[in-house]
Amino acid sequence: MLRLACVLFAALAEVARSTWTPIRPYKDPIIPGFNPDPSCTCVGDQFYCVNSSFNSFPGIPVYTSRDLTTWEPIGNVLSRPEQLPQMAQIYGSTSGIWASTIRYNNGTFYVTTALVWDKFAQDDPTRWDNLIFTTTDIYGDNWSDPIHFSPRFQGYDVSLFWDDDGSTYVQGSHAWQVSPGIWQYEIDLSNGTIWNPELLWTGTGGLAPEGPHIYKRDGYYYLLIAEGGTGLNHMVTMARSSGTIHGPYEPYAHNPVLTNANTTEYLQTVGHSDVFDDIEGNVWAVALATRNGTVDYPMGRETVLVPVVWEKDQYPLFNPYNPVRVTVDMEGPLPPPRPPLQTPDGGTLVGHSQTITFSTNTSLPRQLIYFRLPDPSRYVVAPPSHPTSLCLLGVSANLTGPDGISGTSTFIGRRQEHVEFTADVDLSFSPQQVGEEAGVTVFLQQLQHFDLGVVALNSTEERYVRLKTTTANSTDGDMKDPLSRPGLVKLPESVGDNLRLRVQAVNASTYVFSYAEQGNGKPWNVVGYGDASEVSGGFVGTIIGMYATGNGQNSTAPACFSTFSYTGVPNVY
Ligand SMILES: *[C@@H]1O[C@H](CO)[C@@H](O)[C@H](O)[C@H]1NC(C)=O
Ligand SMILES: *[C@@H]1O[C@H](CO)[C@@H](O)[C@H](O)[C@H]1NC(C)=O
Ligand SMILES: *[C@@H]1O[C@H](CO)[C@@H](O)[C@H](O)[C@H]1NC(C)=O
Ligand SMILES: *[C@@H]1O[C@H](CO)[C@@H](O)[C@H](O)[C@H]1NC(C)=O
Ligand SMILES: *[C@@H]1O[C@H](CO)[C@@H](O)[C@H](O)[C@H]1NC(C)=O
Ligand SMILES: *[C@@H]1O[C@H](CO)[C@@H](O)[C@H](O)[C@H]1NC(C)=O
Ligand SMILES: *[C@@H]1O[C@H](CO)[C@@H](O)[C@H](O)[C@H]1NC(C)=O
Ligand SMILES: *[C@@H]1O[C@H](CO)[C@@H](O)[C@H](O)[C@H]1NC(C)=O
Ligand SMILES: *[C@@H]1O[C@H](CO)[C@@H](O)[C@H](O)[C@H]1NC(C)=O
Ligand SMILES: *[C@@H]1O[C@H](CO)[C@@H](O)[C@H](O)[C@H]1NC(C)=O
Ligand SMILES: *[C@@H]1O[C@H](CO)[C@@H](O)[C@H](O)[C@H]1NC(C)=O
Ligand SMILES: CC(=O)N[C@H]1CO[C@H](CO)[C@@H](O)[C@@H]1O
Repeated sequence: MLRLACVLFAALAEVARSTWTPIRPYKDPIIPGFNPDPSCTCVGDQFYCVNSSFNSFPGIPVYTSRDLTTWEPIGNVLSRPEQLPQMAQIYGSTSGIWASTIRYNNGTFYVTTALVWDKFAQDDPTRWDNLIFTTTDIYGDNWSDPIHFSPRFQGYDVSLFWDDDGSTYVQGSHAWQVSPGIWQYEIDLSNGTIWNPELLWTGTGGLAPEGPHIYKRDGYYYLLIAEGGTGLNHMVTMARSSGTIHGPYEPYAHNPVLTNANTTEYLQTVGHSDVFDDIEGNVWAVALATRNGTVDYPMGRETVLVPVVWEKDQYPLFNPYNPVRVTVDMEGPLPPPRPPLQTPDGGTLVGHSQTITFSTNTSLPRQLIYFRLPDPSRYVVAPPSHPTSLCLLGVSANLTGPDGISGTSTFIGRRQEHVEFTADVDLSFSPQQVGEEAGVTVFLQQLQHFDLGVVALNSTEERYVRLKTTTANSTDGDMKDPLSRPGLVKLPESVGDNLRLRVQAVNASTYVFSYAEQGNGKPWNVVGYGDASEVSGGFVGTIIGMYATGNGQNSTAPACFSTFSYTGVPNVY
């Protein structure tokens, strides 16, 4: 009973719409840090959102909110390796789980998405594996195994629509083999069978028409898509069909409905939107955006919230307060501030600071993610010898992997959600073989990361704290920017096995890497710097993590991390 569809309430609240909801200010991005391709739905008074997760595992995190400004992670659609064992073989930084859509129908939540394989040519049919996950209990990791589309849909960004006559449709962006554009199929959700393909629209001429969703309003079927590519020309455009879902779809005369292209706004690349009603009948959109400043921002594509006014028989107006644009300072008829419902693990809210401790019989917090499927035996929470630590055992590969695109190292972390932050961790590590290394990393993808590690060089008696830089263009000392320099500090023998490591984003362009001895009042020693633009770009965003590697052989000594704290500086843009 609690979970009545918002649209029902919306009909009841039609008259009251916007006449009594106060307009409140808020800041975009509403969901900061590595949150691309958002999709949301509203059920009762709760909003639920998902986004792309690429190679991260667990994948497709689900977030909930009751006021659209405080967001809490409540589970992951992809939480069991058996759901998608193919993730272990994925390679390339833009492979993995692409944009997901979340929908709710008759008691069940549906998430549709594509597992995309970079290693295949774009017209290779096996490149695209589109999937349907379902759950009736969205709290916790209770999502089904996926049903795979059959035959394969050679595209991505699939989105479900239930029509009033009981037919179910899926729209998606067709890739290159057939005509690029927005295609629609009928779908049987019980077995993934798709049939009756129709090309609905190819957009207004922008690159890569994608991210389609259909909304039915007042007898019209509105088709919303993204165009222009997920870069500076990104935009949201619309078309509609009267009376039938099959078209023809007439383009809106005033496209795009949302874009920051050709502006100098701080938020750029705005596009890939989804629209939903709140319980009072106010309409909202989410979209992705990236920040622009003197550098590219390492957090990648983040989620913005935009108020929408959608009058009868009209196309929607995105951001009536500053039409078609998204700015940092926004306003809209937000629901009253309310904390999310308490979830079983009392999860930390998105955009908040967090201190992670480890203890016996507790599971890892939802914020911690791996890169691809982990080998669980290499991540031990609170073993008897270290009852407040997470102990990592390195594999032979480092974070770059054997070739920069496949394999991975022992790694777990959480995303960067603030322009400026400090992350500290205590490390207890006594390398037993030359080359064994453990530390903290700012990780964008296998070819772009900064690693601050304790490592045995020459002999296990000689321990160093070392900053290594890997970027798509260069490794180690070959930096264009003198600030991006590696560092190497030999630890005196008087320093024991217990150190503290620190990563700080001191401003939008600079990471500072330091270590200290454990104990009160011990000073931090700077080891080196990283230029944020070296870990920017592409589809993903930075993860601040802990890692271990044997650098060519499996490690024998565990690296035990405790008290991992991430402290963000709010409201820095
Ligand atoms: C909704 O779900 C109920 C219970 O699973 C089922 O009996 C009913 O047929 C469904 N209704 C529709 C319209 O699918
Ligand atoms: C859903 O997941 C939660 C937490 O993992 C668990 O407590 C609950 O029993 C699950 N519910 C169902 C229906 O499986
Ligand atoms: C999927 O279900 C439909 C019935 O809706 C059936 O006609 C079709 O044969 C099924 N396909 C497969 C592959 O089982
Ligand atoms: C931005 O400007 C370019 C060059 O004039 C133009 O081709 C493009 O359509 C514009 N994009 C938008 C979304 O207005
Ligand atoms: C991004 O910011 C830089 C530096 O302020 C500016 O030169 C550039 O024009 C901006 N780009 C866009 C697309 O606004
Ligand atoms: C952990 O769980 C086991 C099995 O339930 C129990 O025997 C043990 O006492 C627990 N340990 C702690 C520290 O709570
Ligand atoms: C990672 O390993 C590769 C291959 O063994 C090596 O070339 C590279 O320098 C290493 N990178 C780091 C950051 O240690
Ligand atoms: C130990 O390794 C470091 C870093 O590779 C190197 O600079 C130094 O010369 C080595 N020392 C000896 C004694 O080999
Ligand atoms: C690599 O170099 C090219 C050309 O200088 C530059 O456009 C690109 O941004 C660089 N990539 C990274 C990740 O630094
Ligand atoms: C960021 O901090 C670094 C290190 O303190 C400094 O050199 C640099 O000028 C700062 N950049 C900006 C844009 O403030
Ligand atoms: C390293 O460990 C992995 C399992 O984590 C194992 O498959 C592999 O064979 C080991 N390599 C060596 C050289 O022992
Ligand atoms: C809002 C949301 O779901 N954000 C997630 C998007 O995916 C990345 C990568 O998995 C997560 O770090 C975000 O929490």
